[in-house]
This record gives sequence, structure tokens and C-alpha cells, in this order.
Amino acid sequence: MVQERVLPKFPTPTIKITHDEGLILYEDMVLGRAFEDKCAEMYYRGKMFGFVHLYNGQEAVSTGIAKAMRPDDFICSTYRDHVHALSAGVPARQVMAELFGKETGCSKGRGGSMHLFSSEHNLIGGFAFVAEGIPVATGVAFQSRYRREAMGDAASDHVTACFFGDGASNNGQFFECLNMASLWKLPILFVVENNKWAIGMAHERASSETEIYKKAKVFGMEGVEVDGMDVLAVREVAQTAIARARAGEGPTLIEALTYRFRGHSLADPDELRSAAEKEEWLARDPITKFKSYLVDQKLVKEQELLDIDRKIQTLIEEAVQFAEESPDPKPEDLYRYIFVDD
Ligand SMILES: Cc1ncc(C[n+]2csc(CCOP(=O)(O)OP(=O)(O)O)c2C)c(N)n1
Ligand SMILES: [Mg+2]
Repeated sequence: MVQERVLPKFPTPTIKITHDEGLILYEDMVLGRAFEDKCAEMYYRGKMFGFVHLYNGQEAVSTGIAKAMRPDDFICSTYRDHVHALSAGVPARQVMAELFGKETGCSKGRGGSMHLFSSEHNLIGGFAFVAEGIPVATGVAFQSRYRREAMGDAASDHVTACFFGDGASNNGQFFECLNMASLWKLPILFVVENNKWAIGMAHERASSETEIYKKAKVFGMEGVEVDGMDVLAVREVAQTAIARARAGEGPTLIEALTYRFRGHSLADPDELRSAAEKEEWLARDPITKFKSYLVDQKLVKEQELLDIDRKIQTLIEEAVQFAEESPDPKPEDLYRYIFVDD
């Protein structure tokens, strides 16, 4: 087994957050986990079709970044997009209905698991092609800056967070977009979720330089590595990067070291990763870690966390019921929503 990377120490136990901030972060991570577990159940019951990629284990990244952003900032995802959508504020019932292919889904049932989209929540999309979201997110960041500086719209100070995987970071679009974003000081966070694997390809077998954050330097960009299993550490690097982006000082490449607790997709028997590696990362579960922090610091009462767990379970059950009861898209509407006027 390849030696795990040693990350810079983050002083989690001494970080101060408020009671309410703690509960928001906890709830968002629990929502992500419970939603994905329910997806697995529904997929195996034949309620969803096609490829479904779950996010279990990586919750601290989505929550740490998204909850440091403003609701009117932009988020761009990949095919592993359910939890990014939830963190962006898309209601669970709309995401579930989309996975069921229903008219009430956030992409009106036309997208499915890999194509979640919500203009209302500034979720620019899930994208099925590896690295496909990177140029789209770069374009969104460009328009924010262009509106503010070329068109004089002072309110156009939005930041874009672009999530993608370690595998995507070896794609040409990554390098082209880092160059442009740095050159034009675009307000964007490139967030690499390095979960060590691209389907069955181990990161160290595919990358000449395995420390992805170092690739920022050649573009004159800030690059930072962070423990992607620690929501407070992720939140801290996000806050710094967001402040820099909003101040017009340009992009940041954030490499979050994380792990997916399930196979690549629900169709993957997950036989390539060693049991020892899986166990090592399971022991670093970001939700368990954050729960201990909240309780040890006496920031919350355990009962409050249990109440959140229960509330989320109810919300997920309601999301499933909503998706089940929602109508299918009508066949005569096949050509709707292709152009913006619809
Ligand atoms: C352009 C392109 N090539 C190949 C694929 C097939 N494919 C789907 S996911 C994936 C691995 C990507 O791994 P990574 O970027 O690390 O993201 P992760 O799945 O680990 O979140 C590949 C090769 C694809 N979807 N798009
Ligand atoms: Mg990966």
C-alpha cells in the first residue's frame, strides 16, 4: 500500500465556531450522507436508472466549501453531484425526483443523476464528462468579473467553486483553465477532491506529480492542500480563498485529500481497493470526527445532534415519497426545455 500523504497540521480542537455554525455544518454533512444511503437503496430497488455515483466519505469537502460561500455564489460539480447540489441549497425532494426521472426534479427529470442543475440555486451543473465542468465554471467566473469591471455592475462580485476529481486534474482542460483563470484573476476556487482513485486507476499510477496543489504554482496561482476529512480545515481554506477571489486577487487551487467510502458508482463491485486502505479511511469518517469535536468542545448537546439526525431521516423519507408521487415527463414534452424560452 502506498504511504498516505502527511498533511499540514490543522488545529481543529482549538478552532472556535459558534453553536449555530456547528449545527449548520453537521446538518449539511448528515443530509449528504443520509441522502446517498437512500439513493443506494432506491437504485437497488430499481427506482433509478443509469450510472449513479455516490459521495459517501467526501462530505466535509462539499460542506466546508459551500457553507463558506454566499447563497448567490456559483457551484459547479461533476457526475458525483448529489451532495454538492444539496450543499448549494437545492431541496432534497427536487434532487430525489430528478434521480427518479420525474417532472418535478431540479432538471425536470431530463438530466438524472449526472446532470443536476438549478439556476435558482446557482448550481451550474453536474457534468458526465470528466473535467467538463472546469471550462464552464471558468466561464461563469469570467462573466462575474466582466460584468463588474467591463459593464460597471458593482454587485457582480460572485465567486465560483468548481469541484472535480484527481483523475480530472490530468485532463487538458484543467491546465488551460488554470492558466486563463490566473491570467485574468478570475474569482474561482478550483477544488480537487483527491480521493486517490479514478474508477480503478490509482492516482499515483496516473500522475507524474501526485501533489496536485503544486500544479498551481506554474500558473502563478495559490495552491493549498487540506485534510478533506476535516470540515473545519476545509472551511478555513475556503474562507481564505473566497476572500481572495472576491477581492479581485484571483483563483486558488484547493486539493482536498479525501476518500469515497463506496465503489466508483453503484454498478462498481469495488474490488480493486484494498481492505486495509478502506479501513484506514473509514476510521477518519468526517461526520464522526466533527460530531466528537462538537461534543468535546461542549458546543452542542448530544440531543441536538440526535434531533438533527431524526429531522434529516424524515426529510429524506418525504423526498422519496415526493419523488414516487411526482408525474413522469409527458411524451409530448420531449422537445421542451431545449431552448431557454421554455
Ligand atoms: C472525458 C471522459 N473520459 C472518461 C470518462 C469515464 N470516467 C468516468 S468517471 C472517471 C474517473 C474520474 O475520476 P476522478 O476525476 O478522480 O473523480 P472521482 O470519480 O474519483 O470522483 C472516468 C475515467 C468520462 N466520463 N469522461
Ligand atoms: Mg478520484
